Amino acid sequence: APGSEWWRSAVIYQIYPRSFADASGDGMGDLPGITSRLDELKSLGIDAIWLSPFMTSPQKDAGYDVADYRDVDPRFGTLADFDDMLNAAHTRGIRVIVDLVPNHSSDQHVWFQQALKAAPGSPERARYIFRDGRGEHGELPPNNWESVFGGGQWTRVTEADGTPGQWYLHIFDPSQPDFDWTNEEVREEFRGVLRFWLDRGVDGFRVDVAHGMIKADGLPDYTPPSEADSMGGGEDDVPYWGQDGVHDIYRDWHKVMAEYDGDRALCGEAWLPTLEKTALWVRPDEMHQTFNFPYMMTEWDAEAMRTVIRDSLDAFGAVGAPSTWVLSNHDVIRHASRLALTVDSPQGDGIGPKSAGKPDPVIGLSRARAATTLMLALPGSSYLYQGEELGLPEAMEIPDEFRQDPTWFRTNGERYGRDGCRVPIPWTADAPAFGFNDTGASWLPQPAEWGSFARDVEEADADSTLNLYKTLLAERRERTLGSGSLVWEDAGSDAVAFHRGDLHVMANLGSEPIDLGDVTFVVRSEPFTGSVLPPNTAAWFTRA
Ligand code: TEU
Repeated sequence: APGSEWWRSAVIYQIYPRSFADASGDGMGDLPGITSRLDELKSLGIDAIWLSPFMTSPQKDAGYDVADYRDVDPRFGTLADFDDMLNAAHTRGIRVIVDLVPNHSSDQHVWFQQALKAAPGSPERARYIFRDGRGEHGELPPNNWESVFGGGQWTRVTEADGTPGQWYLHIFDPSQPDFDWTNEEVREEFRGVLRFWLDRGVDGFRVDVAHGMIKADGLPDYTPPSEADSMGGGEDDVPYWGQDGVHDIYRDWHKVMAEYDGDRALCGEAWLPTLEKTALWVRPDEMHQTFNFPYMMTEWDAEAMRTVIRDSLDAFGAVGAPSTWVLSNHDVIRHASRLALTVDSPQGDGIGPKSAGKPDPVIGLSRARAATTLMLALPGSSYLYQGEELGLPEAMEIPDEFRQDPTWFRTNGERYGRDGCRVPIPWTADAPAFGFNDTGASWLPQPAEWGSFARDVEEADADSTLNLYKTLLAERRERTLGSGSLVWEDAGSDAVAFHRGDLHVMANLGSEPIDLGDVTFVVRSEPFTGSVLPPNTAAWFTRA
């Protein structure tokens, strides 16, 4: 039976477990920490939480390297802690989505350890992608594919690892070997993993690297056009992204989800060159949602913003799926900083070259608040990333010795890396580690100025970013803005303007104020006065 299809209009809050709340006090967040903060999330007004990986992992890529898909990493707690958290969330009416990482496992996964020792051509090796090398002695990698994290996609098995000679494929770090998803044993294993978590009661999965699971037959060489970025942003026909075979897997998983109560959802993480291609992921018998990365990567430009919103509604609408919206996540520069980077194409592949310079924090925060005010008025489902409700900027000055992101190391620090959006969030201004725990330990240092972004400070300030989010979410719920459609308005080239019934929404992405005439404000992204919308602001209002 079909369920409520809650995911069509849901606001889903991404929790990055290691940086959310730390009950044990060891400097890394954990599941009991999340449980202890669910009341704050309830009062924020979100519908669901998505947890980045907390499964057993050596943490070479912050948990996106899973060694056991059916257990909790001891750093984050136990399965019993997970069940407690899930029940506590459900009691409050908050749904729970977990991150599933099916493209690759950790090199510490028992299957990969067996594969290293096993012989070429064995069933153990067939679960991953092992190949003989090129060159007279197989000393050259099987093809020229480049890893998203820098370097090649192939690592050769040494004597010390197991049976030496062959190479194995890893789109990401060498510690993240890719599964062979043409192998039925792999498929059956993951059906079991889905059921394991569905049986515990999760409401859905965010599917990591959903676009990478199938590689082109024969693993042909590929040379990217020089201008393109490493995620396939501008590229078509990359032999390891968006291959047709992925759709079989999603259809298969759709059936597994449907064995449950009809209300469990799959959200694919798919970086694809066009919205049309992205929308194919969410045909009625495939995933329920996919992230709208073209929207996330849109710069602060009214024309570009209008276009991406229009194209998103068209592309997703054409397949009967809700559009999704997202401004930040754990892989990109926080939008309170990103939207104020001024060089050409500052986002690059979402991490940002250091040559992008330093963003202006005042402009960045204003634009972030305006961008969120616009986003939460759009029909469809929105994703929030922990800390954005506080207006947190990217932490730009992390000392090298604290860095953990493999992209930082594999690019020799040429990119900011992704640690700056992963710093533990501030809860209490006058407390050790700003209330992240009560010991003061923190796996990444928190910038001193983050005290002013602490939740308790913002709770007490009517004009804070936190109170803006609460107002937006409450009004959105009240007015059921998550479903339905919008009507565009022409308010000049610098404005993004539309209405939803009698509610008007406008953002000013230009440099001159826009006169609104006689209006009654419902929400303003900044406490401006009068009926003029300043640059870098947005508002919801009605007209007499
Ligand atoms: O990311 C997949 C991905 O292709 C990018 O977002 C990538 O992280 C970025 O290009 C790095 O340069 C997912 C996860 O969100 C990310 O955190 C993981 O590192 C990655 O998969 C590997 O599991």
